[in-house]
Amino acid sequence: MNLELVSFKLCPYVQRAVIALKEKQLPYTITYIDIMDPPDWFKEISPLGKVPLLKVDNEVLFESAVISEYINETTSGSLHPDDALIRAKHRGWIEFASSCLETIYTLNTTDDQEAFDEAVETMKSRLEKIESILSAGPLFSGEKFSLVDAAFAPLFMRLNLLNNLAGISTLDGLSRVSAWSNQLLQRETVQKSVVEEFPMIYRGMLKMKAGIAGSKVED
Ligand SMILES: N[C@@H](CCC(=O)N[C@@H](CS)C(=O)NCC(=O)O)C(=O)O
Repeated sequence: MNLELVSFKLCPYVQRAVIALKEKQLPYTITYIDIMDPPDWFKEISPLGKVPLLKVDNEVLFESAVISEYINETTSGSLHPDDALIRAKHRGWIEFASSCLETIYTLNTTDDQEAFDEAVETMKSRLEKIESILSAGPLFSGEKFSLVDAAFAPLFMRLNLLNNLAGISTLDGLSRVSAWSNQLLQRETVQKSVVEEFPMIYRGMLKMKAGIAGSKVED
């Protein structure tokens, strides 16, 4: 089976699939495109014009959750809980992580102070919600890495960068979420799920978007 992931270097959704591939130690190749100016071959095979895509031999999968589930189901050692009810809850929290990624997009890009302040508040209240349901750790549901961890790691990487580069802090006072975030950011599969120059590219994106976050990044 030949696996090729189609990616954009800044995309948090692609990163989830990369983490799943690395956790499962699956060999794959990665092809980067510029999502602002995608090539024709990509437009032909991506139903929504979005990354990630996973090419499995001659078939194409789209949507990060679907891709991660496929990677999980076709390899040994599940990244989901055995119990159907707990598994369903995990899938709910994966969706929740996606809604946090929508908020981070606003945080990264908006030049409207009101929209920015609202996004900070939304992010904080979502993180508080997670704080209230988290296990004692070290990961989302204890010792075992799951697809929920893979879904949240890209969010924590970006929140960490927003804090380091622009002084936008969202995790203050949330001890469990902070500890979980630290665990994930130290994990090898997470660190290797982005290109080495990711922080620099992220910084460049904030500056290029010229929103409120970008204005807080030092020149
Ligand atoms: N629900 C999708 C979201 C993927 C997504 O939004 N990808 C962005 C890049 S991070 C994209 O390709 N955007 C291009 C567009 O919307 O035209 C998933 O989970 O895979």
